Amino acid sequence: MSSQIDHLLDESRQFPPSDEFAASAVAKPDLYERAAADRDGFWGDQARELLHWHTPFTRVLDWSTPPFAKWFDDGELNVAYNCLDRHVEAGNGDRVALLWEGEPGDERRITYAELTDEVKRVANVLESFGVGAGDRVAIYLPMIPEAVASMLAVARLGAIHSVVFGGFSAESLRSRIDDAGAKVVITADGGYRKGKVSPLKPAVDQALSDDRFGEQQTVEHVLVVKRGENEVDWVEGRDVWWHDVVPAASAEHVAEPFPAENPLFILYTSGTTGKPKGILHTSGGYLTQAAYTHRNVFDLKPESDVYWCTADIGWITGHSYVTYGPLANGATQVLYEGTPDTPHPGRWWEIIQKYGVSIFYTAPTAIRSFMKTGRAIPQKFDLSSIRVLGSVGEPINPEAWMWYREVIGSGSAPIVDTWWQTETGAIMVSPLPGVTATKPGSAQVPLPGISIDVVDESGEEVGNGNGGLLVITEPWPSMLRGIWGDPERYKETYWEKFEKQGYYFAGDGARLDADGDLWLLGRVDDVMNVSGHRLSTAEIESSLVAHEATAEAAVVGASDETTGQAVVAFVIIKESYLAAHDPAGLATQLRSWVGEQIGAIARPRDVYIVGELPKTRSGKIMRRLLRDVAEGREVGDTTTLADTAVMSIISAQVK
Ligand code: 6R9
Repeated sequence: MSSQIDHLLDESRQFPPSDEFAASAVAKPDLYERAAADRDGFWGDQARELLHWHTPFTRVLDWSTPPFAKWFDDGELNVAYNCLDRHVEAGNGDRVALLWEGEPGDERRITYAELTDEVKRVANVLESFGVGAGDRVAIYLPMIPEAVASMLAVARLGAIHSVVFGGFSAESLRSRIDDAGAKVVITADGGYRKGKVSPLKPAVDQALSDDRFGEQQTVEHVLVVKRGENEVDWVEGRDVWWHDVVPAASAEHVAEPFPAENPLFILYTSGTTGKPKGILHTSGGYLTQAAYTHRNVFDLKPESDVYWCTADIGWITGHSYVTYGPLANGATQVLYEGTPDTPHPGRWWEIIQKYGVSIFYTAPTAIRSFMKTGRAIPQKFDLSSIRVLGSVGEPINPEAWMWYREVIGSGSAPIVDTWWQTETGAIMVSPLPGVTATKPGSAQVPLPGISIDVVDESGEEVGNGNGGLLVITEPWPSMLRGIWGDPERYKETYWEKFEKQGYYFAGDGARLDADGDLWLLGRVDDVMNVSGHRLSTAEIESSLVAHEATAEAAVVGASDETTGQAVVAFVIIKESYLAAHDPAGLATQLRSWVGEQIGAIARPRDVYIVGELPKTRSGKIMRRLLRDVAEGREVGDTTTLADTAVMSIISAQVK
């Protein structure tokens, strides 16, 4: 790792903005000064400039009971009104909100006026199901316009959505439905992925009825969009087709104001223990920072830009940079249902050409996989409309950064490498196009209004040229307000480590270079980052040991050229199982088992069957050593192992 860091820190290329870009840029250098002079005043200005408040707030931040923040506390707003109605009222109803492209090539253009009507109808339907302020609604949908409309309809009612990624299994869905106590599930029969229909409704049926999970107590209705045309089972009285009720519902619906701290959504993310954490976000502060970052970081000109963020709405990036940020800003955006390489490997570039995408936001894992298939594919398309490129989810290596700029950005588009988390709600660290001279591989500087530092274990600043832990030193508007149902875990996970200083601990290692620019170095806890998705080692391990063959399992994230990290599992098989079964093919079986239990994204790249696992005397598995094996390195210091011979045995078994 350290030689890689030194190599990274040698990076001296810099790309200052052109005069032309700087002259017309949304962000101006004085943003930094304004924010530094009066942080609270700065955020108050942003909230007033970017949003409509039914009741203006008089107080920006209440930090009297840390770590529980309240922003714009006595103000009232309606999040959906801010994303929809006000644009229509301002005369922009005919502007296209969504340029939707289905994987098979079908398309829909939906204006702000049309989307507003649709959301009002869905809100009326949800109200008829008894959904009101504070109720939870689970959303399990493909990337179709109904996904965005559903989120906004829930928000319009002051209710709380919990979007579950469509790639997650019935079991993951069930645990999220139960944890949140969802009253309604919105799903589809299926959606298109990799050229065929991937069913969703069966997973909902299984989640709600499977005996293994016990009786489901809270879900009263399942609203089902017809998309895949695949056959589905039907539970009378519970299941309702979207096309039967939404078009028939009234398009009159008044957006009631709700307090700024009214919960907006819960989004589950992996933690260091097996149980996913329901990260809770609220309304006013979240929407302020989503809109502010979307406008300034992407240099958004809503009248002329065509914006495209490739993230699924099941991830935080889809929440903040598909649904809330862009729509609050009145942007026109592309929404694409399918996979990047279906039906041909140039599909994304074809979409950029077709719609004239000018701002493009994606993840390093995608960029690296396109690098592998070669520049000839994107070069077949006209990408000249692109003027800003964004990256998110994991560190982008300088080589991928340069390829992105040259091949996708015509050698001139500024790249914004944006660091943030589900917990931060919106972008925290990023260059500003037109202001910052960019540097390949570095996320660079905290945004105006955001305070970040790199500290050592005792919370002392490390200073330029040194590495340590990334902390956020001041509260920010879109910060998480807690973990659903578990305030203690919220304090423990994020605030205990630097309790004395009152810093938020992000769980990421980072370094400051000589210029004071930030270089993110990955997670320091047992959370892996696979293609920009956070997976917990503990969650995959517990899935592996739930298989009848497995006695013990250890999972590590090994670096992988394409996906950043890949899941590698080391598994001990039960003697009793081996006595009765042929172990041939077991590794393959275990791989698919994890895929079924958690979702395809968690399926291990490799499963190694071993005789023992490296443990300390206190019984802690030393994953660091397994990572050495998985990455084909010489095994590091084994002196704290209870049995020092065990690593040579494992290495031999893996070969
Ligand atoms: C938005 C999102 C958060 C974790 C985060 C960090 C990694 C995200 C990054 C990055 C380096 C970037 N991460 N952006 N690392 N450079 N630009 O990805 O949220 O899914 O919660 O993951 O992703 O490790 O802590 P989430």
